Amino acid sequence: MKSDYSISSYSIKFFKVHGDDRGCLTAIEQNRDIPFDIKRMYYIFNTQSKIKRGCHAHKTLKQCLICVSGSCKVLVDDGVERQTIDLSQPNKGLFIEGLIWRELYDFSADAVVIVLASELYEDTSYINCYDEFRQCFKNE
Ligand code: T46
Repeated sequence: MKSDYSISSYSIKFFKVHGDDRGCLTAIEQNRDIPFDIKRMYYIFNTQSKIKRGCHAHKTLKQCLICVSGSCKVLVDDGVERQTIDLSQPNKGLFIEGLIWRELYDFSADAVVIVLASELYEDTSYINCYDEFRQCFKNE
């Protein structure tokens, strides 16, 4: 299966935790811990447990999702397979690059998800329709 768009992939990375008797600290640096320039950061919080967020794909955007408090689940779909990723550790990053459908759900009441993104916000970068997402893989 080939796509018109960039390589689609997702992966997990655990960031280093500096812990001592005061608590813990994790540092994240662009082009060291994150393989892209970070142009944008946003965070998701106060999401009800029954709510789904995301439910779209991007053509070329690179993102890293970190649930720094609480927990949530992320369904990732690369057009071939679907996988569910649990985010519940503040040093666990889910990298999503290219044409990946994603859905965030099962948020705990205290969930805070920080997202580091390679591009500024652009609403035209969104594919909001699952059928349109699937169509992107039809052109070989
Ligand atoms: C993604 C998942 C994980 C902005 O003004 N700037 C921004 O950078 C973003 C991300 C959103 N917005 C506005 C647009 C909407 O009016 O915030 C509102 C909610 O955004 P959205 O419905 O896109 O939020 P989610 O949680 O469904 O999706 C977001 C990201 O948009 C998306 O790229 O991968 O989080």
